[in-house]
Amino acid sequence: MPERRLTARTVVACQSRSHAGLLLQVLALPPGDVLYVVESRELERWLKRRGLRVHRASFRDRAAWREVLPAGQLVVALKDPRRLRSTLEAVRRERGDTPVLVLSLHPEDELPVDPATWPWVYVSFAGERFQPAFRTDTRLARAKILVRRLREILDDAKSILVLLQDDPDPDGLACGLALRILLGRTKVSMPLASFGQVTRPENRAMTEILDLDVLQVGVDDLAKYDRIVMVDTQPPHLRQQLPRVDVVIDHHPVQTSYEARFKDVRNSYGATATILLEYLRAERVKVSERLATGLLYAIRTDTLLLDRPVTEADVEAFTWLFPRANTNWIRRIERPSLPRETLDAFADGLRGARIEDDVIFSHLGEVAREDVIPQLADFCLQVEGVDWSVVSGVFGEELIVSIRNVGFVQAAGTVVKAAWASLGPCGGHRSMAKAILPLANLPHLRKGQPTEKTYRALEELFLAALRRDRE
Ligand SMILES: [Mn+2]
Repeated sequence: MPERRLTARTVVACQSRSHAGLLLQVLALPPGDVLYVVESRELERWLKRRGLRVHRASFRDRAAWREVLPAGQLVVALKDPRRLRSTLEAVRRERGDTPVLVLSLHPEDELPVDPATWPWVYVSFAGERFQPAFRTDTRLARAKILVRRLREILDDAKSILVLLQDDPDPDGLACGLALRILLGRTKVSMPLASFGQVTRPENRAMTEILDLDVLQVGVDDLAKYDRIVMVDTQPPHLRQQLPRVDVVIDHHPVQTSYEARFKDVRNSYGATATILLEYLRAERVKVSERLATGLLYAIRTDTLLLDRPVTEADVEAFTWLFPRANTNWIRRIERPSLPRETLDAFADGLRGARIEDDVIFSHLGEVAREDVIPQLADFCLQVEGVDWSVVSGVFGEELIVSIRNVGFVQAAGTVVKAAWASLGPCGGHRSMAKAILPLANLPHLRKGQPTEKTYRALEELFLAALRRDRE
């Protein structure tokens, strides 16, 4: 046999057809790059019939390894522990520098040999690798059935309204777009709508960058549509009562107080976007960069970058979407652009900032854009030793205050209500809150505008509420 016949990029030692078949079909090694080393005549014939290059030798035969190695790598797929041991031993003595990959179909705790015996050998647990992929495929097979039922309900409708939360968030927005694309609809035959409006600057940026329109509707408008679909929310979550709903797809805790012909509510999921992506993948719908970006951003925000409880499905969806999404767009959504004049507002706000206890206060005075206030509040929280940031700005006839905290202290929503509920609407979550205080309600005004004394009074109320809440 001429020597060049025995060189190959990958040398594969295997013992059975099942291993050889796995390597051939699942790993799809290019046949021209592979030389199979086998012991049995029968397997040699089987491989040769498939046009593959085979060298028959004993795995214990060091001369044989000297002949076929060095190769780029050696893949060892042997289930018999004795053969595995003698092969690795022979290879180590002859060609100890060859990268060796042992392919095991056993789970890690049932490996017949201790990998520590051959510290330079890498063991791949092929079975365990395939199991998550199989679970994904199982979910997609299930999704096909759901999509079929969804189509039975929606396909003959002329107009479908996708109703989102009262203040639509990225998950709702992305899912509305996903459902429209899944069903091959347009924004005319399947508009996105809300009883409220998109208010958060990031979410508004998302609608602009991904070109999404959200209609503001009232309950009376619903009768104009043949079907009502809700994504990322359920009827009891909305301010208004719904006369009817046909389809609900959501991941919030299951509500039982309403009827719908189709309900897919999976509370364990980190985002509804994960459910919608399963529908799209099951149907092999092309997921554009725009849609991938929306869905990825939805999972990012709903799971705080996978930092909240998520399922394997969410992680897998995230991984699938990541290379298909446009991360520049996501950066632009997360940092809505600031006009230059707001730099001056930032500078003034920081110059006048005051720290008391672990709270930083900054008052911007009149602002041209409301979103400067939460942005400065986010920024101020980075100051060393600060647990709370409270930033205000006068916008129109109101003093808007953004409150942020580091998250492991009292809930921002509770403190802000205790401080200023008598002055205007306020509320929020654990680490973020907002107050909208009509100027007319504030003390110590001059010419209708807040003064230093106004701000001191508000700060005192806030600090007092914080101290009371701590006791
Ligand atoms: Mn959600």
